[in-house]
Amino acid sequence: MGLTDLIYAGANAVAGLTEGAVNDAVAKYGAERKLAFPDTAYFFPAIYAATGVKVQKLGDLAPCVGVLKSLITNKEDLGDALNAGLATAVGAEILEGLKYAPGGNPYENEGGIGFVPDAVIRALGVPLVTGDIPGVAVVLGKADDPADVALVVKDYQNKGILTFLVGEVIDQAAAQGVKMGVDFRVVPLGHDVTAVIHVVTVAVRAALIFGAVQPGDLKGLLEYTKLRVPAFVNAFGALSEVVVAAGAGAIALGFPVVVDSDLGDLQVPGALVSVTDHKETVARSLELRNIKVKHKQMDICMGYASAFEGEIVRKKDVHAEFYSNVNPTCELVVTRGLDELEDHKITIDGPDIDGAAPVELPLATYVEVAGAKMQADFEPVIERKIHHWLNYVEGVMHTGQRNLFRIRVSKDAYAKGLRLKDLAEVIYHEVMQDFDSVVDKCQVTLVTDKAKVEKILEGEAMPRYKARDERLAAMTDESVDTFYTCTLCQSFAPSHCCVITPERLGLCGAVSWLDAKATRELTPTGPSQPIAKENCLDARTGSYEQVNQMVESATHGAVHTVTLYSLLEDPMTSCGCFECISGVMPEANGVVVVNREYGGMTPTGMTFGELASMTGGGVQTPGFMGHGRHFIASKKFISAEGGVQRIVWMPKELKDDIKEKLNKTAKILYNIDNFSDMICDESIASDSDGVMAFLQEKGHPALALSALM
Ligand code: SF4
Ligand code: NI
Ligand code: CU1
Repeated sequence: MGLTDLIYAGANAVAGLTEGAVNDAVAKYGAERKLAFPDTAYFFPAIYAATGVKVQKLGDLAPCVGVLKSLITNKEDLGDALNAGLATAVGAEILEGLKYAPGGNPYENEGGIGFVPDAVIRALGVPLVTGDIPGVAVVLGKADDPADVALVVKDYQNKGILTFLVGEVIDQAAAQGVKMGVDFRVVPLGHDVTAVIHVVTVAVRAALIFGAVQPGDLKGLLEYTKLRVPAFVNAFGALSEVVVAAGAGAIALGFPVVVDSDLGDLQVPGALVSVTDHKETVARSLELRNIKVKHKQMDICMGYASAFEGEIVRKKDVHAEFYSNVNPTCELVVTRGLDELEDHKITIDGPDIDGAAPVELPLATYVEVAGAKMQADFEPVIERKIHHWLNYVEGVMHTGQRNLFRIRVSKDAYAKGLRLKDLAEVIYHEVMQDFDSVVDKCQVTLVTDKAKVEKILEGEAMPRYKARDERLAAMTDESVDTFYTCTLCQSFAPSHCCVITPERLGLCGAVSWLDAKATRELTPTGPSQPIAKENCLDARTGSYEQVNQMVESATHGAVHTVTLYSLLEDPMTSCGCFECISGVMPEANGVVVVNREYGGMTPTGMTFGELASMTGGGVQTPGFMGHGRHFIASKKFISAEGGVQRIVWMPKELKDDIKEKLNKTAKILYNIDNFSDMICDESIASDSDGVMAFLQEKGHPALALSALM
């Protein structure tokens, strides 16, 4: 059988299954039965993106089956056969969607997660653009030898590649001790081949969320996934016709497929490739998709990768702990003169973590750097990265920062030989790698002697933290003469540009003005370019001629004018990975602010995901704006519309998190006491009437402000 015959056989089989399943479901539940994947604003994403059709009830599926069948032409042409691959994807989406028809979570006891919610995709934005997640692997099938799966998946994990598992490989990887879950970047989807659609819809929704691809624009969709989603497929074991047809769908999306059987002349160069030696699988796959892995191997006994960042070391597994509630702790980066430092000097001052668990020790992580281009402003930028670097070590957990943190080293890591020297080496190597253009020399000292830690903490760390905080507080948009662009997200949101000011951080929450300044110094031609703060056109909205010019050129003409402080007049654009979104609630004459983690309904009648789908991909939508968590309490937060006193509703967790700063801002700007108490949340009401009653009862200031719209 030729390749096209195999594809058609698989596609026809899936089409038949799909048609039967749809008919059965309609007979059982009726055509009016509501149907949806959980936590998405994109309906059946593949169908929606490819055709514009919004599947919302069972009866909507019959026409989709018709479209699906029309895609399967049974012609010899490979292009036609790839369309049959897309039809297979549509069929898989319908079959998977039908699993959700009875209600509840069909994946509850499946050993996979099934559909991936929108919020997870948005959260992947930053690690994808920074290269912390250099690519996306789909590993499916059943390996002849489970050890081969473990070899390949662990290698991806160590490289930070986000890996989705489909089929028996899930159990095989689990049995081989692969650490799994979204936090470990190894995500089991489901056992049926059709579960592969759950990674396809991640790619498809990336196009809708970040790429501003319009639903129904199939050509635009395929172009986006091919150019901007760095995904590929590894199929293990014998290939069924359905797997081949699904593979054709992947190829149509631009994702190369690597199989471990010898396909001989059925191979398609660059698209369908046989790699029979599993030691070659990873390298060949990355090469096919042109994926470069950022992190060099760290020479320590444990794994070192961003994939371990979310790993939790539980109490029973702790060998050693450094915890500020128990012992004095601090981490500090200080600048020295070049002649004061000896490069790569590592010192452990005090006892190491040897001994019987649990070892509890004080710790001062003391990092000294020197460089001709080093500035004191970069110290906190480097210091904050210590959290990430230590977390990258398998078996090490780091939470908090400055003088308040907790580090745990697992028994496993200790048994394999991890000691304090290794942590110091990690910090040294990462400083020299990530900050190479400003740091020429670096010394790392880990102090565990209690008296010495106390001396550093009180005598040096606390005064320095305080001085920095004062400098940050005094740093306003008025006090600087330069803003910065950030275009990091253009790799998947090509017409988006953030404008970063001291009082407005990037919408992802990960880039402050100081970060942008440091980025500019580190990579002069990189994503952060300076904007001279000149020619103010309107101080109220924060409109500057230079900002407009820079944004226009950075977005290649897609966006002409943005304001810094307005939600309604030329608001700043969003890529899609924003931490929060603000949307107008007209009847309250105010705005609702929702964070990505909040899954419930908001008084606008939309969830976070639905609100989020109103903006993104570099498109301006007056009345909706993505932004960072820490922007909310800023004096510049939608100041053109009256500032923070417009906020009428927030999820409770978000409100509590920013309460202190928010109340301070409201007091200073509007002389309102305890403003956060006037803001409604879901524990009070989430429906319009309930919120309005609460606002009236509290005499919320927004009700008395000039009409918002
Ligand atoms: Fe992306 Fe903006 Fe964050 Fe830069 S600041 S990484 S462009 S969201
Ligand atoms: Ni790094
Ligand atoms: Cu982004």
